[in-house]
Amino acid sequence: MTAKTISRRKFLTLAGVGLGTGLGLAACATGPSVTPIAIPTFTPDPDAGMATPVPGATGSVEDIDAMHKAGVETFVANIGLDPTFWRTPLTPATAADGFKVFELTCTEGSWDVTPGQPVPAMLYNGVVPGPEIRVTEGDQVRVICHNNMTQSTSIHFHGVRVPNAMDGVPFITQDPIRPGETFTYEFTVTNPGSHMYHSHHNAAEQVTKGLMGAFIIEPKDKSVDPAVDADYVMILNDAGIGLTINGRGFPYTQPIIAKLGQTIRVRYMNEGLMVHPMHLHGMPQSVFARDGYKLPAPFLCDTLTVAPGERWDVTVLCDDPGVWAYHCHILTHAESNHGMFGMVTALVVQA
Ligand SMILES: [Cu+2]
Repeated sequence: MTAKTISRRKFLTLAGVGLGTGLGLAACATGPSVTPIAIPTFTPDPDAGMATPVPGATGSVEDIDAMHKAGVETFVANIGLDPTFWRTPLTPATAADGFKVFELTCTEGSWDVTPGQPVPAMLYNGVVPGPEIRVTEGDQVRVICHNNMTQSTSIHFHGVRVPNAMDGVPFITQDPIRPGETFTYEFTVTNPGSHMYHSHHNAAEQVTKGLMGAFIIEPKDKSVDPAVDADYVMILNDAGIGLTINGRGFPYTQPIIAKLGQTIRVRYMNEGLMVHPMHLHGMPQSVFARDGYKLPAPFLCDTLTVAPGERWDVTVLCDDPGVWAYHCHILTHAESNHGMFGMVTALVVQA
C-alpha cells in the first residue's frame, strides 16, 4: 500500500472525528502524543539565501515510498492531538484604568518542533510562537514584559501604530530589558489588521528561536472585514527552530478543517529570514490585505509569496471537497527524499 491508497474517504473520516472548525477545534489532548517518527533534520543557511538541500535518500523505491507514506500517516494520526496549534487568544486582565493587560514572560528552554526532538528555543509564556494577542481598534493596551532570560530583550509591536517611546528598539527608543527586569508597554491601538509582536534585540536569534507572536487588531466595525466561518493564523519561520508553521514541522502540523461551502480566513505572518510562497491546492486564495492594510481590490492566486516581516490576509471559499495539500513552494522547505516535512499542512474540505 502506498500513500496514495490512504483514500480521500478514509482521510476525511479520520479528519472529521471529534473536530470542529477554526478556533473551535476540539481539545482532544494536551499535545502531540503519537509515536514520533524520524524526521529529516534540516538546517537552512540564511547567509546563502537559499535552503541547503536535505541529503538524498539512499535505498529502494519501496524504502523511499515507505518513508513518504509514514509521514502522511503520522500527519493523519496526529490530527486533533495538538489543540494549541491553532491558537486561541490570550485572555487579558482588565485594569482599573480600563487598559487590557497582557503579561509576557521570556524564558530560554527548548521546543518540540517534532515530538521527542526538542530544539533550543526562546519562549514567551512557555510556547512558540508566543500567545496570540487579539484586541479591538480603540482598546488601551498594556503589555508587561518580564525578562527571565540570560540575555537582554525588548518587544517591538510590528505593524502596530504606537507612540515612538513604545516602539521597542533598544538604544533608540528604550534601554534593553536586562535579565531579571520588567518593562511595560502602553498604547492605544488604532490601525486594525494582522500584525505581530517580537523581540527587537539580538533579533535574528531571539525572534527565530521563538520570541514572536501574532498581534491582531479587530476593527471596531466588524462589517469592514470579509464575513468568514473561521479565522486561522499561520506564523512562518525558517531559522532558529527551523522550517515551521506555528512552531511545528510536518507531519506535526495540523490541517485546517472546513465544511463544504464555508469561507475561511488565513493570516500569514512571516517571522523567518526567507520568503515563503504559500501554495494551496484545489481552490484559489483571495488576497485582500497586506500588512493589515486593505488592498484596493482583492486578487486571486494559488501561490502567495510572504516575505519576512509581511502579513497577508486571504480568504478561501471551500467549494471543493477533499484533502488539499497546503505548503511552501520552495520545495526544499517542504519535501525531501524522506518525505514531506517542514512547511506543509492541508486544507480538509468535508462534503
Ligand atoms: Cu518556504
